[in-house]
Amino acid sequence: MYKLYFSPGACSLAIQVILRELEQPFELHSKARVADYQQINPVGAVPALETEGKVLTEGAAIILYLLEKHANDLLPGDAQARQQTIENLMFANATMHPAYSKLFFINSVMDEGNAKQQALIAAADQVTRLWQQVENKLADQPYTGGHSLSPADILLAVYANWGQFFPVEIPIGPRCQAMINRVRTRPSYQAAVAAEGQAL
Ligand SMILES: N[C@@H](CCC(=O)N[C@@H](CS)C(=O)NCC(=O)O)C(=O)O
Repeated sequence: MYKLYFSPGACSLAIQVILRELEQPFELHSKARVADYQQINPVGAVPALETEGKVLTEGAAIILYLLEKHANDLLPGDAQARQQTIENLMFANATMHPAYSKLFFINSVMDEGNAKQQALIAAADQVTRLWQQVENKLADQPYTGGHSLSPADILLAVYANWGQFFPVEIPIGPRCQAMINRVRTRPSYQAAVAAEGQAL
């Protein structure tokens, strides 16, 4: 049985969605309820996934671990398609997520005022440019990896929620919105959001 450590609406939500897509049993543990979370993940971040007495960290590594361990349609077997799926996963986890993280960082460390607003706008512009890249990729396919759901889509659907926390505009194009809606209406996503609410 997996133990997933999460914060509500954080990137850990994507791991829970993937566990559900894989039909794997797991327990949810809210980071806020753990007395000393540094013991679980010294970096302090979610997600962390406990399995067989070990704690796995780093979202992309956890996703690849799960997809290599359990049968699924999310990680293709064909070498070229697999490489593209991993590239998209890394784009989400290592490019889009850090771009959003700048907004969280600026919001938490800067004093209110013009300088903070300018910094938030600059960070939001970067996020917007990245969504435009995703919009271009979706020109003739419904998902980032082609015609079926891939891990990057799930991550992007979670990140797309984060713009609402900041007083800036982050336009997300219609093709991205359609992809995000397809992910968010999946039973796995809906159940994951509900489960987070119950586990707080
Ligand atoms: N590189 C890490 C980043 C994880 C990360 O930034 N998680 C955020 C939530 S989305 C977090 O826990 N932030 C709080 C913190 O770092 O203390 C990963 O991909 O797992």
